[in-house]
Amino acid sequence: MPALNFAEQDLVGNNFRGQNLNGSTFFKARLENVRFDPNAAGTRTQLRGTNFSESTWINVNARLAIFAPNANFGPADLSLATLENVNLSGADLRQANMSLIDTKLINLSNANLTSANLQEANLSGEQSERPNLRGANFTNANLFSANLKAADFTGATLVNTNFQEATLEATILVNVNATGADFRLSNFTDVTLQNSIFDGANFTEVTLSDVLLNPGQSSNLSFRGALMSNFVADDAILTGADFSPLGNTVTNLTGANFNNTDISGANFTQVSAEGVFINGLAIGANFTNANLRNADLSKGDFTNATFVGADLTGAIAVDALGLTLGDETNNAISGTGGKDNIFGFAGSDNLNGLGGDDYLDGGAGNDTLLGGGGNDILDGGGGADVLVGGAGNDTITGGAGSDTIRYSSGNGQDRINGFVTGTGTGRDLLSFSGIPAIDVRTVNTANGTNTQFRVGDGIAGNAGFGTGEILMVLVGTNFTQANISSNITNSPNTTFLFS
Ligand SMILES: [Ca+2]
Ligand SMILES: [Ca+2]
Repeated sequence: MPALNFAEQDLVGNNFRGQNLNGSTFFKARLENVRFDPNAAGTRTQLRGTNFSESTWINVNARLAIFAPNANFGPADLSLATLENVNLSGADLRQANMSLIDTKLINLSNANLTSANLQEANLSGEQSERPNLRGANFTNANLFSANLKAADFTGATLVNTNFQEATLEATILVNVNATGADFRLSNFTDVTLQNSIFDGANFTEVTLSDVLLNPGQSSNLSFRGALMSNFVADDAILTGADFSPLGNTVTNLTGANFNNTDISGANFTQVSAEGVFINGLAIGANFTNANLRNADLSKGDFTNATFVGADLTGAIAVDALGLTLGDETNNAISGTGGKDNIFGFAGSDNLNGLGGDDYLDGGAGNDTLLGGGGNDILDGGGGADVLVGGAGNDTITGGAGSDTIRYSSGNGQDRINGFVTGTGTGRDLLSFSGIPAIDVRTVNTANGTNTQFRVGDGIAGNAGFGTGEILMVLVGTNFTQANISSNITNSPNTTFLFS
């Protein structure tokens, strides 16, 4: 069929089902009750390269219609069209120009809008009758300044989609893949956000407000490697969200603001979040190795959170739960029976974790760290520190300076990282009490030689040598008989035997 010219015509009830209308023009035409859906044999209507610019569609069925370009026809043009109660479900709209279209009750479910131009499109509606964009593919589509109020994107593919300056009010973003999408300057409020991927997406300076879920639900969102500097979450639920790196790319949350926002269970491992503000629930959140310099964590609830290796230089945490920060002076800080994170910073600090699985970070200065009960992590930092793991299986790092690690009978199985043997500056010391005999044996692992200190029977070379209960493992350190004189202190009642 040759291309047809319906420009400026009034089409009512026309049946184009299964026809080939490639290259036709409907410029400024009015289409009411027109059919472009497949015919009875299932043949899809072809509308490649058609010109629907400035046309008006009312009650049109274009389900599965093909608008995409091919070797002979370019992209379809629907720019400035008005679409009311139009079904474009499953339509192939790749590369279509849909800029400035104005829609009402639109159905684009499962449509393919890859690389389509939807700049300033109106795909908005009311929450009672949401624009249906479920399962649609907007990969590389341009939704710059589009109005997406109440649109339902459930299951949509939004990879590298441009949402800059778009209105996302009361929009549903559930089960979407928005990897690499750009949300800068978008208006993000009352959105339903759940089970979605925003890895590598750009939320720089975006404010997300009133993002709520039903009680007990987890947001299950992934923001790995996303650009989120000066991002603001206000009254939002981002529980369980993943802000950990995407490959080697860390998530940038510099200057981000989590105001009255629930980030419990969220993973902030390695985030770059200098100056971040958190004042809400962060129960069980993971800040391992995060850059939290100059952060304001006051009033945050960090119960059961993890701050191992986090950089909290210049940070404040007034009235925070689960996190206590010292200052440049000599601090004496005791934790609780639960999991504590205690940072001493400079000065000669006394940090006492008491019960629970604690993290104690001495920082600069000659500090004394007492883990207490539980499986604690102690990091002395610079200075000549005294580290006592206490009961439980502890992980102890002396850091720079000549540190002393004290172990008493009943202190569990501890792992010591970075222990320095010998007599030089910065050598570390071990002190044992309440253990009559210790068998010392080295074990070669894939990561180097470890030294085990095990309960011994005081008899050298017998069959049971080195099989007693492990007391301590020096990870990556080969501790020899010669080190008794240089690296054991205050252990007068213990005999050391070597294999
Ligand atoms: Ca201090
Ligand atoms: Ca220290």
